[in-house]
Amino acid sequence: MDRETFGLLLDTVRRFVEARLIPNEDRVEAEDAVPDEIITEMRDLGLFGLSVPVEYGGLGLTMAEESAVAFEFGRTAFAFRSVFGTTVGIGSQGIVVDGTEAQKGEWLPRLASGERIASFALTEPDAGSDAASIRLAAKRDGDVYRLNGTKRYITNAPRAGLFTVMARTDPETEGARGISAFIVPAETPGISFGKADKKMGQRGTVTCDVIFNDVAVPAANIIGGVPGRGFKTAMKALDRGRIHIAALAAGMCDRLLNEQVSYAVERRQFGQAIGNFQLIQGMIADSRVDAYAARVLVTDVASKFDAGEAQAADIASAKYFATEAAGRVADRAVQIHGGAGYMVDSKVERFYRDVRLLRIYEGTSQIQQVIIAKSLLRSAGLPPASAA
Ligand code: COS
Repeated sequence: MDRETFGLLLDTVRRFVEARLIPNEDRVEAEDAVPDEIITEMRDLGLFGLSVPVEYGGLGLTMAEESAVAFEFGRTAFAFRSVFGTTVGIGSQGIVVDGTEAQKGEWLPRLASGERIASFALTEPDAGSDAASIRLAAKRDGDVYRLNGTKRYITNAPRAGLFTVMARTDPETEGARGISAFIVPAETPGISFGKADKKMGQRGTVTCDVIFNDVAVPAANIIGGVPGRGFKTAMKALDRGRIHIAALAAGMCDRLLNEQVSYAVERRQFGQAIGNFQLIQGMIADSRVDAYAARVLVTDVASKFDAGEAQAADIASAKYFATEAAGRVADRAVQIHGGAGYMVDSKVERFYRDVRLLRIYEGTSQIQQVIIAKSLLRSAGLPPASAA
């Protein structure tokens, strides 16, 4: 997108966040749902197509541009971004990076317009961080594969029109190589949902189990058309997703820093604004450093990604640092607000719970540490261990 058009888009997003989303944060928390009219406005703004290439009806943003947009959405309740986040990120990117022409042509325009929401189904009851151990079975039966098993904590499952499902097509091959990624339309018979998950925070986001009971999916729906490549497809989708999450975290650092500063100016104790106290200033300064460093790291890795130069360890570093930073900044925000920050109707209490998930989903902080350290140790000649 040319600079001027992107500038206009970013301005529109900023205004949308300020005028429509921030004022609706309390409503989302109270109703545990994003209002339908806001979802419609998101469709009209083209938000579902941010990362879909222009030739398939999307906006075709670069990672740097997408990160700038995610940063703005990070400045409000994450539930808003979650509505289109799986479609922009992990739900669609498998098709974008590894899909056949026919798959892209059939599905990407519908995702970009928001006609169908995409959901990414990797995690299972017994396979979280160890994603290569997934067991959901996909057994070949003529022209179709029959999928049986359960996926867990699947964001946007009940509102999804399409699932990217990682399944084991080769039961003989353990680990990553026996896995294929399938495009599964949500109306395919045999798909059902568990109860809505009750979570610590991020009210208004929708997650639940997805149960596959003899779900017949055409072999032609394997992303890329070749079985056995699904794990790599999932990892590539997660690479982009992790930068997006890091940008979201950096945006929330910025919001929470603003909350800290405004409160420190307005709140008076010992006869003056608490911002005059150096111990408060220390927390504000540390938060500013975290927010700044997170933003710079995200900007750097996003431009490397666009140049095809981002290593998995660069992406993991950004995700790890920015999400941990958001945790620290949220903790200081509660501390500066004192008792008021512990009350459930305060924004900082809510965001404190919301940011906790950043360090867990799309790869825990510990998985990011492993990715970072292993890349250095492998290049220094350390052979892979048989088990972690
Ligand atoms: N891009 C492309 N290929 C990748 C890749 C990436 N980012 N990361 C790994 N691969 C490839 C490897 O190169 C390897 O290929 P070969 O077999 O051809 O050598 C294959 O995938 C297996 O990789 P690896 O051996 O590193 O797999 P592990 O089982 O050790 O798992 C981790 C690696 C732990 C990093 C992975 O399982 C992971 O990311 N786990 C977290 C899962 C997650 O984020 N879950 C959240 C769900 S979405 S909310």
